[in-house]
Amino acid sequence: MVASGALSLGLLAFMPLPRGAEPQVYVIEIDKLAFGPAPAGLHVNDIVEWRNSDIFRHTATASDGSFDIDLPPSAKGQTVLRQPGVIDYACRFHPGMKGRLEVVP
Ligand SMILES: [Cu+2]
Repeated sequence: MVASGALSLGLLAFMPLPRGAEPQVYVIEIDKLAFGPAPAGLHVNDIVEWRNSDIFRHTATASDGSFDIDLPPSAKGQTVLRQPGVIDYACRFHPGMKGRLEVVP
Protein backbone atom coordinates (compact mmCIF):
# COMPACT_ATOMS: atom_id res chain seq x y z
CA MET A 1 0.00 0.00 0.00
CA VAL A 2 2.82 2.34 0.83
CA ALA A 3 4.45 1.67 -2.51
CA SER A 4 1.28 2.32 -4.58
CA GLY A 5 0.61 5.54 -2.70
CA ALA A 6 4.08 6.79 -3.47
CA LEU A 7 3.61 5.83 -7.13
CA SER A 8 0.36 7.86 -7.37
CA LEU A 9 1.99 10.92 -5.88
CA GLY A 10 4.88 10.56 -8.29
CA LEU A 11 2.56 10.45 -11.30
CA LEU A 12 0.68 13.55 -10.16
CA ALA A 13 3.92 15.44 -9.79
CA PHE A 14 4.81 14.71 -13.40
CA MET A 15 1.45 15.67 -14.89
CA PRO A 16 1.20 19.45 -14.88
CA LEU A 17 -1.84 20.79 -16.75
CA PRO A 18 -0.87 23.55 -19.16
CA ARG A 19 -3.39 26.36 -19.62
CA GLY A 20 -5.79 25.52 -22.41
CA ALA A 21 -5.65 21.76 -21.88
CA GLU A 22 -8.31 21.81 -19.20
CA PRO A 23 -11.60 23.63 -19.86
CA GLN A 24 -12.57 26.21 -17.27
CA VAL A 25 -16.08 26.85 -15.99
CA TYR A 26 -17.14 30.47 -15.68
CA VAL A 27 -20.29 31.50 -13.87
CA ILE A 28 -22.52 34.42 -14.82
CA GLU A 29 -25.10 35.20 -12.19
CA ILE A 30 -28.44 36.70 -13.16
CA ASP A 31 -30.12 39.01 -10.68
CA LYS A 32 -32.42 42.03 -10.74
CA LEU A 33 -33.13 41.70 -14.46
CA ALA A 34 -29.47 41.80 -15.44
CA PHE A 35 -26.71 39.43 -16.48
CA GLY A 36 -23.60 39.59 -14.35
CA PRO A 37 -20.36 40.83 -15.91
CA ALA A 38 -18.85 38.82 -18.73
CA PRO A 39 -15.90 36.68 -17.66
CA ALA A 40 -12.54 37.75 -19.09
CA GLY A 41 -10.20 35.32 -20.78
CA LEU A 42 -12.73 32.95 -22.31
CA HIS A 43 -11.15 30.27 -24.49
CA VAL A 44 -12.57 27.71 -26.90
CA ASN A 45 -13.86 24.66 -24.97
CA ASP A 46 -14.41 26.68 -21.81
CA ILE A 47 -17.86 26.43 -20.25
CA VAL A 48 -20.13 29.32 -19.34
CA GLU A 49 -22.74 28.63 -16.70
CA TRP A 50 -25.63 30.97 -16.01
CA ARG A 51 -27.27 30.85 -12.60
CA ASN A 52 -30.60 32.56 -12.20
CA SER A 53 -30.79 34.15 -8.76
CA ASP A 54 -33.68 36.33 -9.84
CA ILE A 55 -37.37 35.86 -9.06
CA PHE A 56 -38.17 35.98 -12.80
CA ARG A 57 -37.75 33.45 -15.55
CA HIS A 58 -34.99 34.34 -18.01
CA THR A 59 -33.13 32.89 -20.96
CA ALA A 60 -29.61 33.21 -22.25
CA THR A 61 -30.16 33.30 -26.00
CA ALA A 62 -27.29 33.81 -28.44
CA SER A 63 -27.93 36.09 -31.38
CA ASP A 64 -26.01 33.64 -33.59
CA GLY A 65 -28.18 30.73 -32.45
CA SER A 66 -25.31 28.88 -30.80
CA PHE A 67 -27.20 28.54 -27.51
CA ASP A 68 -30.67 29.16 -26.12
CA ILE A 69 -30.89 28.30 -22.45
CA ASP A 70 -34.11 28.41 -20.47
CA LEU A 71 -33.57 29.63 -16.92
CA PRO A 72 -36.51 29.54 -14.54
CA PRO A 73 -35.86 31.02 -11.08
CA SER A 74 -33.09 29.12 -9.26
CA ALA A 75 -32.12 27.25 -12.43
CA LYS A 76 -28.70 27.02 -13.96
CA GLY A 77 -27.60 26.07 -17.43
CA GLN A 78 -24.36 25.73 -19.36
CA THR A 79 -22.95 26.11 -22.82
CA VAL A 80 -19.59 25.02 -24.20
CA LEU A 81 -17.78 27.65 -26.25
CA ARG A 82 -17.08 25.87 -29.51
CA GLN A 83 -15.40 28.56 -31.57
CA PRO A 84 -13.59 31.87 -31.16
CA GLY A 85 -15.35 35.15 -31.73
CA VAL A 86 -17.82 37.55 -30.16
CA ILE A 87 -21.21 36.21 -29.13
CA ASP A 88 -23.91 38.67 -28.21
CA TYR A 89 -26.75 37.23 -26.19
CA ALA A 90 -29.94 38.43 -24.58
CA CYS A 91 -32.98 37.30 -22.66
CA ARG A 92 -35.99 36.46 -24.84
CA PHE A 93 -38.40 37.77 -22.21
CA HIS A 94 -36.57 40.99 -21.35
CA PRO A 95 -34.94 42.56 -24.41
CA GLY A 96 -33.07 45.04 -22.22
CA MET A 97 -31.06 42.19 -20.72
CA LYS A 98 -27.96 41.83 -22.86
CA GLY A 99 -24.56 40.25 -22.55
CA ARG A 100 -21.49 39.60 -24.67
CA LEU A 101 -18.95 36.80 -24.61
CA GLU A 102 -15.54 37.28 -26.21
CA VAL A 103 -13.89 33.96 -26.96
CA VAL A 104 -10.29 33.58 -28.05
CA PRO A 105 -8.69 30.41 -29.38
CU1 LIG B 1 -35.19 37.90 -18.67
